Amino acid sequence: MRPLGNSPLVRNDKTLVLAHDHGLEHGPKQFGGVEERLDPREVFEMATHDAVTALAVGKGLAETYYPSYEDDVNLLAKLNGGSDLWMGDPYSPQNWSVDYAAELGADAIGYTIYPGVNRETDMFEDFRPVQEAARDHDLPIAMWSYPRGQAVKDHRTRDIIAYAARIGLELGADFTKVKYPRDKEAMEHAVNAAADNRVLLSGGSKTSDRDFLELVADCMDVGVSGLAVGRNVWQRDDPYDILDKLDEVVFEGASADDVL
Ligand code: FBP
Repeated sequence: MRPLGNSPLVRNDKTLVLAHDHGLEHGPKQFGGVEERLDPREVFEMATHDAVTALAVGKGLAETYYPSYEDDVNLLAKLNGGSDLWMGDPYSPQNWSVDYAAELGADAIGYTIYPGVNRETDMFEDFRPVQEAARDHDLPIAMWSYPRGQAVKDHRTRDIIAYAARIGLELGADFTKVKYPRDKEAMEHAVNAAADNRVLLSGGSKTSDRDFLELVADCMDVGVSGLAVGRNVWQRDDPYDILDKLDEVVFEGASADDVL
């Protein structure tokens, strides 16, 4: 694997990114039942938990809230994003630069690519200067690799997720975040397809503690490097309890049964 130096993103060679870009990507509807978490401080507090190696947020949250947390939270600067009000071909415009993220104290860069969309060439080209600027600043890059578009009839098949993982390696990411391809063997195939690139599991919509922890344990078992998770943590009544459990499953190799 490409060495990451002393990157705080990795502990015991594993990573847990708490993702909180949903206010942009999905909108306030995602906060139904947990409206108090519309206040980003609630999620920045969660990111101070030992299990969280970085918090992924966009520019506005980084500018406004990160200064109060920079001693306790590692910032993964999510550089692009779009709302789900947009109904055209999927595309994720960049809204801040690597230089500005570095100025704000970022520890890593995050960037979404939608392989397969009509504007795939634009997205790949947009990523090039981001990737190279991140290298200049010695910041690791996590790619959200989410195949979409007319040619992608089912975005979670074995082949499509392996392809998504491989694209992260090919375009020069350090971590590639993919959705779960429905079974453990298919996830192992994706990890193999990514070769020395670190694959992160994308959390998905909230499920039960058991379902979620079994999924995470299965993925860790086949060589996934960790996860980037949002709703399965901050939509829970007790996010700190699931973070305690994830700490053991992700970093200590515990099973779901061990921690439940
Ligand atoms: P979750 O763990 O809540 O699924 O978050 C992961 C994530 O990649 C977020 O960073 C992002 O906002 C969201 O999923 C995008 O999901 P989609 O593009 O499928 O709506």
